[in-house]
Amino acid sequence: MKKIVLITGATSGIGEACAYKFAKEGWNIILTGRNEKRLDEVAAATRAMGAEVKTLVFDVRDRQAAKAAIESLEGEWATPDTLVNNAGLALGLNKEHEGDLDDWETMIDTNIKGLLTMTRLIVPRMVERDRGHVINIGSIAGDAAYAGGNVYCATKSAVKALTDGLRIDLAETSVRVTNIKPGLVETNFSVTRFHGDKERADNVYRGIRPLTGEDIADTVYYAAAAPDHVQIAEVTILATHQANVNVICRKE
Ligand code: NDP
Ligand code: 8X3
Repeated sequence: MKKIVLITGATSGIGEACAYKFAKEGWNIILTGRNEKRLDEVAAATRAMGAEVKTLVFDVRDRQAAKAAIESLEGEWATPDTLVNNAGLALGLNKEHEGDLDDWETMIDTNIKGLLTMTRLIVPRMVERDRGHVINIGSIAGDAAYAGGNVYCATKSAVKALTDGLRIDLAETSVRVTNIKPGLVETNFSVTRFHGDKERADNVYRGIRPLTGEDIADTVYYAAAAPDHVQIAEVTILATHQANVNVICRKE
């Protein structure tokens, strides 16, 4: 029987690349996201690769919508083998004392509370079956702060703590828990961060060859496909010319 992965934020970037990678490797897929049209496009592309695909349209910040969506899954689909908690975003790069409170709330509600909601909905089913895998997309931003990163970095520090905590809480079960921590990945991430300012977004990747969503999807899949007794706890992935959040060697 084919394994099933549920991916949040599958309409773009790393989540979308994960959908194609898991489809290529013969998995069935539950794609979730807010943009129904994009979800349908990714679903069509992954079905063309041979996957059976379900789509669930909801915002991870909407607890009731998330609950209703997960409760609509039936049979083998109700308990995915792997949950990829990917949906997330950064908004702004303001100094902390000058930050936008609405942006802060959106990041905290999505990156922390949305991830927790999905974990709370899916993991009890994995525990009951004594099999499963939660892969959280954290970030090197969770390891150290950078100028203007403040609240986004805090949310990714929270992802690290929540991932480590979940791993401890599930150690008596066969459910595995992984934190994938990328550095610079060229996706829609920076366009979102700068509220649609593409020129400013492009500047983030100036003079360096960044990672791609596909690079991260390969690592996510590596963790998911490891033998059941192997738990990849944490992986940091950097572009070759990035040493940490604050050291990026740009070739002008
Ligand atoms: P993208 O902007 O390309 O993709 C983000 C995805 O998350 C989109 O599908 C987006 O959907 C979805 N999303 C955002 N908010 C919500 C929400 N409230 N409910 C449901 N879905 C939502 O960026 P990335 O692919 O780069 O980002 C994916 C993850 O990777 C994030 O958690 C990010 O923090 C993390 N990351 C990114 C890095 C990078 O440099 N790009 C590095 C390290 C980590 P929609 O289109 O509807 O907004
Ligand atoms: C995204 C990576 O360094 O731009 O989490 O914050 S960074």
